[in-house]
Amino acid sequence: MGKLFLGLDSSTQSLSAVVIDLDAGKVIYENSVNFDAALPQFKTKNGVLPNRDPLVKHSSPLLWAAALDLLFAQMKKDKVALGKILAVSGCGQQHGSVYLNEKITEVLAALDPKKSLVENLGGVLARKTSPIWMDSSTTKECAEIRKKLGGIKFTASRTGSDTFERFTGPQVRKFYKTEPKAYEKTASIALVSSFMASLLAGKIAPIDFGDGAGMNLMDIRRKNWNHDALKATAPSLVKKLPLLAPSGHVLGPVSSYFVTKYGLNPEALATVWTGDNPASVIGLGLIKPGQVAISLGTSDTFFGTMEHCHTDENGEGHVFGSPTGGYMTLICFKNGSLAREKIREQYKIADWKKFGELVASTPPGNNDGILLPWFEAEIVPRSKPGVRRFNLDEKNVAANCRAVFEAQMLSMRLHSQWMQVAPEKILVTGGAANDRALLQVLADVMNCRVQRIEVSKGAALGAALQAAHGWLAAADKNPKWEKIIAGFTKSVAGSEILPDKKSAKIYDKLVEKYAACEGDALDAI
Ligand code: XUL
Repeated sequence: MGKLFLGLDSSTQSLSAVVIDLDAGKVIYENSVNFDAALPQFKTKNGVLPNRDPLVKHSSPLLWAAALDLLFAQMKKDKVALGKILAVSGCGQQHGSVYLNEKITEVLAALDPKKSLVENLGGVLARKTSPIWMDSSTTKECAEIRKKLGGIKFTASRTGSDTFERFTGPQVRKFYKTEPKAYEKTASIALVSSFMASLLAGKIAPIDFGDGAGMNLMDIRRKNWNHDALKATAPSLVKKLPLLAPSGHVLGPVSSYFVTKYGLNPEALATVWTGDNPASVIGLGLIKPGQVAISLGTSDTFFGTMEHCHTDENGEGHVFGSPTGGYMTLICFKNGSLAREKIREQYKIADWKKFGELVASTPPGNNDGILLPWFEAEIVPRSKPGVRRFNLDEKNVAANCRAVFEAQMLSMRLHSQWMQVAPEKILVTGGAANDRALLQVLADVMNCRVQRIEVSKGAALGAALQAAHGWLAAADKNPKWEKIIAGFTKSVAGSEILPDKKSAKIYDKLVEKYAACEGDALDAI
């Protein structure tokens, strides 16, 4: 057995674990705890607590802690060699925040293995629930902070992004405005990633440069807290935020809670976590500047790596710190598989295979039929919920299947232009990447080769690789990312798809029409 590392991914709907054997270049174990199914007492649906306001999306930090206990218990039961793991790292859904009172430091330092994590954390929450990335209830706070920071362009160039409803700063401001007493009692604000890292380390963990950039609070170039942003957000914020640090940075040995209860090695290292997207960048093997990937998941994300920080003047895309040291870009489209599933449900299409067949049965460009599939308030372009059809018959099932995916890809093409990258190839991952008809649409719209990359649990794998990097760096072994990721991230053989020149020309025209439809729809809101 070679050197073992554990990566965890605390995502919206589940907590996942991946254990790697670094020397063998292999994943040796993976498992997931689905929040709704395994922990029904928290009453979440798809990981989100019910709320009367459709714009408010919160979850429970205690649910995430309970899932951590459950996942470790399962690993123990499955006889994972927990005593041999050298370091643990992780990643979390981005932007979500946890509000803790002054008892947290003491409680973390003395986590009692005779109790559950939930019992240990009983008295430490200054706010019972955590706003998560799906929340879009802070439009007012976004405008207030943006104004104080000098508008979209300046906000983006200082913090890496314009203010966004889901970003932590606007969420903190809303909390301060609506619950000032609870805000005052908050001694420490964590992200999902740093909260989970704190449990593992038994002390308050720093926030890394990847997840920190998703807050509208970090100076994207200097990688420290931006005092103007802090001031524009809420009072005394600097006292409530932890340090910033590179992801994978070693925090010390893991908390004895996990040693006594689950058999982790007392010398195993706990490291700084990151966001799920930065971790996926490593999990997909994007370590060189200019590499681009698209993840077709709950939300669709378009991301790539870049050496120097270059922010989006229009404020639609984000720049985060990359776990490999430079920067990464990200654009997040909320209506990803969410919208594809709604169309599938509406037209009662049996499965994704059938959905792909229907797409393939229609012509590229869909005879100019366009669908704007904003079932939920969209992030890019920023819009209220609303589904609109242009030159598209709602009764035409096949045309509507093509229309939803074409619109998503056209939107990606349109809104990623600021990145100024001309990749040789786009790597694609996520559920919808299994369908060749959809990948052909993607290749044609982007006029670029695409290749499927199959990494199950890419974010958790990235986290495990990050743990390996952190451990090797702490042992002065001068780790190289190329060597660490070798063997773990392979494109699927035979999955490369070339763009069809004729279709690509059709999309060169259609993207203009799509942009005009978007403009009309946004004007009408
Ligand atoms: C990124 C974003 C989502 C979440 C999903 O900005 O909001 O991709 O990270 O977990």
